[in-house]
Amino acid sequence: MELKKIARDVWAELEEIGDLAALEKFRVKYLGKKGAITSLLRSMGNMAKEERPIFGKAVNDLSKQVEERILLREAELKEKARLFQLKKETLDVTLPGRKAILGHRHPIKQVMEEIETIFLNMGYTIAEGFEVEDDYHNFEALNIPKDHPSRDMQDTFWIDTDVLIRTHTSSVQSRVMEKQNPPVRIIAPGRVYRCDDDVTHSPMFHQVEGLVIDQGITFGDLKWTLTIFLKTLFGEEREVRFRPSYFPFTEPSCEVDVSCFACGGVGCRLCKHTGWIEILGSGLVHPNVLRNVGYNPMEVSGFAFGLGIERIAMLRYGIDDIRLFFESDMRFLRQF
Ligand code: FA5
Repeated sequence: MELKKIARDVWAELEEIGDLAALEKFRVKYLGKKGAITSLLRSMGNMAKEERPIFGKAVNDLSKQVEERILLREAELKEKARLFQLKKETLDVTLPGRKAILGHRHPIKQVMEEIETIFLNMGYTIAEGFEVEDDYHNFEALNIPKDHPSRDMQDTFWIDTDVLIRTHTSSVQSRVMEKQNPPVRIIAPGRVYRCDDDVTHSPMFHQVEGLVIDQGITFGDLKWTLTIFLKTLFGEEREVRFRPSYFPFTEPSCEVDVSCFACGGVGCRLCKHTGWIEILGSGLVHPNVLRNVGYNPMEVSGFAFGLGIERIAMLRYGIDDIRLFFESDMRFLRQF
């Protein structure tokens, strides 16, 4: 009787079960050590001998069926729980994402890379020197002897009587020529230092030096190279002008101007009403500089030039205070 009742109840009860915890309770209730079905087996001791096998088989069959149905129900409930969880975690892929703030290179670096690319395309290679330099390579090798008045052109940070932080990238010239025989065709970008500080002068700034040495290099090569360079950098429509000047390490020397970006050469505040803006210093390498590195000025000649990157960036972006480049103010830097 009891077996029949259990067999009737068990399926109805199983259908009602809604979660895994209740299913486990159900399993213990019927199939646990003291469970209803297990207890039926134990009660067989009181039965007549001939009834036992039939009853035993019936109980075992029921136990097996219940066990199988529990496994099935378990799989169903697990799947139900999984689907519920998935639904809860649904992502709305149409929502806009969070915008990442992209960084970029500093404007000085951008101008520097632009200049490097122009010269690399012309077949130049990039040379490096030292920021901490000796008197010889910064001055003497470049035809600037001790106590020569031209040292005053660059106000120097001295570390001791013979060591300084370089005042210009021209110091790389002799370092390259000492190691390499002509032909030489290099640019040397880098930081330089001078005891200067106002809206157009910074104690640390960047220069790019250029040096070409070979047989038969003339002033025509210098003019051609720098004209191509400046028109590539500033635009084909810019006029380029070569103006005599003086540097101890070049002879003849010249400064190179381009027609004003703001007024196109008519004259304005930016160009101080001259129509021209000075961009770089240059000249044919002085024979003394060639001799100092063991080159024979009767056999080889060359030209050199040097320009300030900050000045070019200021002109290009219309910036009137050089210190803005070095203050790490994101409101300024984000504009580039
Ligand atoms: C020189 O430094 C030479 N070595 C350039 C040169 C190389 C001439 C090879 C001939 C042959 P100068 O002192 O004029 O030249 O400096 C070159 C440029 O550096 C200037 O035109 C200017 O743009 C920049 N400059 C000079 N001082 C500062 C400073 N304190 N802050 C920012 N830029 C500066």
